[in-house]
Amino acid sequence: MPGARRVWQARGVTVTDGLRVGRQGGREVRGACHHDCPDTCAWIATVDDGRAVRLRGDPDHPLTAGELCPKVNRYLDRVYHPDRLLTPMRRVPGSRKGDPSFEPIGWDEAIDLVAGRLADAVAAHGPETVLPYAFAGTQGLVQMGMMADRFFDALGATRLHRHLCGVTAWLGAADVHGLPDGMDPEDLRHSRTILLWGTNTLVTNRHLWSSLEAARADGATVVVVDPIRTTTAERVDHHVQPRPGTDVALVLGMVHVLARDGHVDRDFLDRYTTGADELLASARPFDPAATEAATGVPAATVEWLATTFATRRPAAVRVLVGLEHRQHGQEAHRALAMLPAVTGAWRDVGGGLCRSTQQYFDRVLLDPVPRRVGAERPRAVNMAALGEVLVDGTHRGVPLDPPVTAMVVHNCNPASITPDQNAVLAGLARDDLFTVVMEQFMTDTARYADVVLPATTQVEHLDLMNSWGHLYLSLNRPAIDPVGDALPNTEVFRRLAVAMGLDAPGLADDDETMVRQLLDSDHPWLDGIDLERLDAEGWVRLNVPVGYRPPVDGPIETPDGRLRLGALDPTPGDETPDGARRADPDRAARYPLGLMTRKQHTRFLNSHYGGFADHHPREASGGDGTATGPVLDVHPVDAAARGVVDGDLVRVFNDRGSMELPASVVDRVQPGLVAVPFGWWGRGVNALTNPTVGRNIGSAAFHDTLVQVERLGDGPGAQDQEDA
Ligand SMILES: Nc1nc2c(c(=O)[nH]1)N[C@H]1C(S)=C(S)[C@@H](COP(=O)(O)OP(=O)(O)OC[C@H]3O[C@@H](n4cnc5c(=O)[nH]c(N)nc54)[C@H](O)[C@@H]3O)O[C@H]1N2
Ligand SMILES: Nc1nc2c(c(=O)[nH]1)N[C@H]1C(S)=C(S)[C@@H](COP(=O)(O)OP(=O)(O)OC[C@H]3O[C@@H](n4cnc5c(=O)[nH]c(N)nc54)[C@H](O)[C@@H]3O)O[C@H]1N2
Ligand code: SF4
Ligand SMILES: [Mo]
Repeated sequence: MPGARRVWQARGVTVTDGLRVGRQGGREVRGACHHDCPDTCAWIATVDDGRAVRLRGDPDHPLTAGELCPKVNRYLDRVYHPDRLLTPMRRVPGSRKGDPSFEPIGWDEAIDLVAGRLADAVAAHGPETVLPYAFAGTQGLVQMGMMADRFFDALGATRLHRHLCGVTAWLGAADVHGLPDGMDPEDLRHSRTILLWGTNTLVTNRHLWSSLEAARADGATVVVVDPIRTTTAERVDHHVQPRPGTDVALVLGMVHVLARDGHVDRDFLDRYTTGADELLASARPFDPAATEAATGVPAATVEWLATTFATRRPAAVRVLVGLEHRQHGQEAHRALAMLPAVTGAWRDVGGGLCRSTQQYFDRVLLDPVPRRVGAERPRAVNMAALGEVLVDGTHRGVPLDPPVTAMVVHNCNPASITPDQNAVLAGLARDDLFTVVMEQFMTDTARYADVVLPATTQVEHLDLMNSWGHLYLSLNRPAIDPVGDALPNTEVFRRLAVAMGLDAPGLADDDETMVRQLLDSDHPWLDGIDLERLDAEGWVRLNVPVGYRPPVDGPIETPDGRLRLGALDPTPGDETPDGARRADPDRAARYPLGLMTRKQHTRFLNSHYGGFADHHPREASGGDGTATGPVLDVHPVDAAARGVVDGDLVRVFNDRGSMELPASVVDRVQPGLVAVPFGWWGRGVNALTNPTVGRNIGSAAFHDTLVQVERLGDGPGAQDQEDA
C-alpha cells in the first residue's frame, strides 16, 4: 500500500513486504493506550521473535509526542507479569468466595460451564436475572462493549447504566447545549485565561499540559478551582479554593460581577440563548460578600476571577470528571456550561467550554446492530447501585423481579471502584450468585468469582480507539499473540453465543469487521478515514475544522436551536459539610468532615495498578520507599482538634464503613476536609463513599461523603504522597 510505505518511511522506519522494521531491528506495530484516560496516547511496539521488547510513545503524535506516562511506560512488565492470569479457572469446590482458590480448566470446559450456568439461571428466572457488569478497563470501542452489548441484548439480560464516569458531566453540559461537543482541547493553546475547574491536569490529563504551557508562554493566566491544593494547583498562576460542593454559588458570584460591571455579552445572549434573564436573576443575591460566605472564596478573588474571565480573552473553562462525582455535579457542570455564554467567550478560538471530546466520536462512529428499544428493552440498573442490587434485591428502593442471580464482569473491578464497597463485597460473597470475571489479574473482584477467564491486554488484541481528550482516532493492531491462553473479550462472547445457541445479527462478526462497521459512516468528519488509512498512519484527526467553535460554527442541538440558560440552584449536596448542616444536622454533628477520594498517584490508573508494589508511591508510609497503603490527608486544624500528629494511625469512619491508615497532616486540604487517594487494592476507601445518584442516572456522589476521624495511636509514620 503506497500510503503506508510513504508514511512509515517518513516516520523513520523501513517498510519491507508489509513488515515494519525499526531502526534498531524488530518488527514495529502501531497501537494506542487503552486506559480510561483522556490522552489516548499513540504507541509503537517493537516485537522480536514473537515477544514485545519495547513500547514507546509515538513521537509524531501531536499530544503523545513520544511520551507515555509513568503508569504505562513499563506496560510490557504488566503484559509479561508473573501474576498474569493465563488460563481459565473455576472455583475449588467448597472454597469461600473472596479466597483466590481456583483450579485451571480448559477453554471448552469453561465456555460450557459458563453457558450452562447462564442458561440455568435464565430458565429459572428469565433473562433479566443476568447482570453484565462492565466499565472502561479498556476504552477501545470493540473490546469495551461492542460484542458484549450484542451478546447481552440477544440474551435479554438486564442492562447496566455505565454511568460511573462522564455521564453526569455530559448531562450538565447537555442541559445547556443539547449535544455538547465542547472546544477542541488543542485550541487551549490560544487561550489567555484558562480555568481548570475540578480537574488535576498534571496527574490525570498530562499530555494537555504542553498546550497549557504554550499558552502561558504567550501570556495566558491559568487558574485551578479545586477544594484541594493539587499538584496542578501548585504549578499554575492562581489557586481558587472553594469549600466542597459550592461551585454553583461561585459561578453565580462570577455572573453577578459580570452583570454588575457590564461584562455580559448581550448580543451573544440574544442571538444564541434563552433563559439569560432567569440566570442573571438567580445571580443577583450573590454579590461578592455573599459569595464569599457561601463558598469560602474571598470576595476580592471572586471579583478578580470574573473580571479576568471576561477581559483576558480568549477565555476557557476546562472540566473533566472530578466535579461530577457529587450530588450537585450535574448542576455544577450546567453552571460551567453557561459561563462562556454570558461573556460570549465562544466567539473566540480558544474560548468556551473545554470538556470531554467523546461526543465528537459518538456522532460519527456507527454500530450497525441497533440495541433493543421500546418494549423490547430489558430493565436497566445503575452501576453505582451494585451493592443494593446484590444485597437487598432492590434498585433505588424498588424490588427487582427477578433478582440478579448471575453476573458477568469484564473491564471492571467493582470490588475496588464502586461506591459502598462493603455492600458490594457482601453481594459478591453470595453463594447463590454465579459470578464470571474476565480479567488480566487476580483483582479484588476476581477473588469472588466462580469462574475466572483470562483476558488479553492491549498489545494482544485489535481495537479502534477514540479519545475523550482530543480529536484523534487511533488503530490498535495486536503486536503479539495472546499470552498464555488469554482471549479478547470479543472472542469470549462469540464463543458463549455459539454455546448458548444465540442467533442474532452481528454475533459472529470478527474484530476487524467491527472496526470497519464503526468507520462505515457518511459523516463528513470521517470522510476519507478508513481502516486502510488508519493502518498506514496509525492515528488520524477527525475532519473537524481547525478552530471549530461548537455553538457558533455548528448547530446548537436543542429543540429551538439555542443554548438553554436559566436559574441555577446553588444548594450543596446533602452529604457535604455545608449541605448536611441544613439537610441532616444530626449526621453533620456525628460526621463533621468531608472526605474526598480523588485520583492522586501518577502511577495509578483507577484500580489497574493499586496491587503492584512498583506502582505505589515512593513516598508512601514507612519512609523506606516501601508503600504499605494510602494515607489520610488531614488539615492541621482538624488534626490538632483530634490530637493527631503526622504519621499517627487513625480511623476514618461513617455508617457505611471504616478504614485505618496513617495520617499525613498537610494544609493542602482545607479545614473540614480530609482526602484519601482512590485505586489501592484491598484498602477500602470506597467502603466509605456515597452511592447516591442524582436523578437516577449519572455517576455516584463519591466525594459527597461525610466521615469522622479518630486517633488510634502511634502509627508507622507517613510521608506526603501527593504527586507520587
Ligand atoms: N472513590 C472513588 N471511586 C471511583 C472514582 C474516584 O475518583 N473515587 N472514579 C470513578 C471513575 S471516574 C471510574 S472511570 C471508575 C473506573 O472503574 P474501572 O473501569 O473498573 O477501573 P479500571 O481499574 O480502569 O479497570 C478495571 C479492570 O479492567 C481490567 N481490564 C483492562 N483491560 C481489559 C480487557 O481488555 N479485558 C478485560 N476483561 N479486562 C480488562 C483491568 O485489569 C482492571 O482490573 O472508578 C470510579 N470509582
Ligand atoms: N494518574 C491518573 N490519571 C487518571 C486516572 C487515574 O486513576 N490516575 N483516572 C482517569 C479517569 S477514569 C478519569 S475520569 C480522569 C479524571 O480526571 P479529573 O477529573 O482531572 O480527576 P479527579 O481526580 O476525578 O478529580 C479532579 C479534581 O476535582 C476536584 N474536585 C472534587 N470535588 C470538587 C468540587 O466540588 N469542586 C471542585 N471545583 N473540584 C472538585 C478534586 O479535588 C480533584 O483534584 O482521570 C483519568 N486519568
Ligand atoms: S494512561 Fe493516559 S497518559 Fe498514560 S499512556 Fe495511557 S493514554 Fe497516555
Ligand atoms: Mo473515569
